[in-house]
Formats: sequence, structure tokens, C-alpha cells
Amino acid sequence: MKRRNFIKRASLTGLGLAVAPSIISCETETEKDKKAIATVTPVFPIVVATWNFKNATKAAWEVLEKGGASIDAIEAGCRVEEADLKNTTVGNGGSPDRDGNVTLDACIMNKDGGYGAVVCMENIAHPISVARKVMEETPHVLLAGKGAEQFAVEQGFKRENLLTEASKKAWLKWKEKSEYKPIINIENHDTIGMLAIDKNGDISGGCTTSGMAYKMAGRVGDSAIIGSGLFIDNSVGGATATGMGEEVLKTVGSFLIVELMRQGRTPQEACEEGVRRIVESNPNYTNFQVGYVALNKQGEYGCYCVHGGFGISKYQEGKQTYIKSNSYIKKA
Ligand code: SD4
Repeated sequence: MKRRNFIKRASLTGLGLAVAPSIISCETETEKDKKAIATVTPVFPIVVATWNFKNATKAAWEVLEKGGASIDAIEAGCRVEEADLKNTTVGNGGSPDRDGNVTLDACIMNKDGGYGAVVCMENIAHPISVARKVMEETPHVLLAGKGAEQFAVEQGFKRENLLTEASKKAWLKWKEKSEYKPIINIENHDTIGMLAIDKNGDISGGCTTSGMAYKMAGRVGDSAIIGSGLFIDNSVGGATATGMGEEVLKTVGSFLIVELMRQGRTPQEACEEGVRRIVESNPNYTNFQVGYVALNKQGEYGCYCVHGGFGISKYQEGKQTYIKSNSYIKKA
């Protein structure tokens, strides 16, 4: 039985290898496709982000409209949510883990494929900026826990208490039952993933979160992990994620979406396929949310999610828009 399965899989793989290149070259070479590509007029700059982050996209836009680089726009935009005490999923004011410690994950990617990240970092309010320092000032790409905090302090970041009274109160209430039940779109959302293209057409991205509320100590989600919570390829575009990080990690979601765009899918089609991969490999998909947003180098964007309720914010041509995402599970 095992052998038969192996032979079947091997022959399918063989078929895939034989067929895929001709499909790809066919798709890019037809006259129809050439016209379709030509009709997309890039309108730069543009910034898109998970959820309805008006202030964050505005801050990013203000950098972009002055001709600033996409990497600066990303850092400025993400910092807005990190500083917002009312956002209990990002930075200062983030919900703690089950032991009451606020631990933060963030990453950033630039147009040159540079990547910097921190995971499980405590006491520093702006992990996106620390991630950028990791990318620009160290020979490494990812620092964790105490090491990340120590590096941040060496770089001039100040230590502060990130557990607000409101977050502490909510955590103490949670502790009464200590039940871990992420509720779709109510608890555990508002991670910011942001993608921006500047006037030169260069794309960068960032993603920052305090992760799932009341997670186990030491738990790291998708947000700071290259290819999962974020991926940027300046020749193709970028993608970023929000929601149940474990599911995004298992499918390397953002990398998958960028690779699908490279093969000719639109950002919308690529996001839909990213969600489909998760849903089809997990019969529990009704119990969690994942949302993706993608942006290609033509300035086209797309978004998709498992459950309704997700949406993205966009700033382009001086105008801010909120776009409601379609979902795999349609509302009854
Ligand atoms: C995580 N993806 O740590 C994050 C959580 C999230 O909005 O996106 N919340 O798994």
C-alpha cells in the first residue's frame, strides 16, 4: 500500500514538473496576457495594512507622499499601532501571556530582501524599530527574548512596563477560569501587517504583534517569521498575515502568496489560495481566523480570510479607504 502511494505521488510530481514550466511560459506569453498586464497602470505610492488602521496607514502615507522610502513608511506606520494603548494586540498595552508578561514579535523586510526580526521580546515598546536595527546593524536576522531586549537597550531604546492597567485587569479576569479559547475576530486580532510601495516603485513590509492573548510563555507566532507573517520580494510584491499564527506558520502563508503572484496569480487569487491551503488541511478551520493581504509591483492588491469580519486599510492618491474582505466561510 505504502509503495503504491509512493509510486502514485512520484508520478504526480513527475507530471507536475513536466507540465508546470510550459503552463507558466504559456501564461506570460499570450497576447491576451500581455494586454492584461499593460492595462494595469501602477499608481504609486500606495500602502495597505491588515484591519482598519486609519492612523497607521495615514502615518505611512505621510512619509510616502513626501517622497520617502517604503521602509521608512512601514516603520512609521507600524509604530503608530505599537504606541496605541487601546490596541491590545500590538506593542505597548498588548495582552500578556498566561503568566502576565507582555512579549512582542515583529519583523521588517526591505526592497533588497533584507530581513530583521525580534521574537518574545519584553519591555520595549517599539519592536518594529528594533527589528529594523537587527536588519541594519547586525550580521543576524532574528533575535529572541532577553538577547533582543539587551540589543534594543544597547541601541538606545528604553525599557518600560508594557502591561497597562486595562490589560492587567483583563488578564486577571481571564485567569479566574484560565480557558484558552481564541474567539474569532473578537479576542486576538488587530495585529498590524503593512505593505508599502514608494514613488520609486520599491516595496517594503512590516508586521508587529503581542501575539495571541494569554499564550503559553515562550510561544512565538507567525508575525515575525519570514515567509509566514510577512514576505517581500521586490521583483514580485509582498504579502502579510493576521490571525491564528500556527496555521500561517504551517503553510508558510506569505511566502506562498508571493510565489503564487510570481507565477502569474493576481494578489486576490493568491490570497484566496493561501486561505484554501489552510482550510483544506485543517478540519478545525471554523474555530479560527486567518486573513491575508497582498500587494504586487503593479500596485494591485487583494485580501481574503477564513471568516467574515476581516478587512484592510489602504492609502493611495491621498485617499484612505477601508476594504471589506471576502471570506472562505460565507455568512449565513
Ligand atoms: C499570532 N498572528 O501571534 C498573530 C496574532 C494576530 O491579530 O494576528 N492577531 O499568531
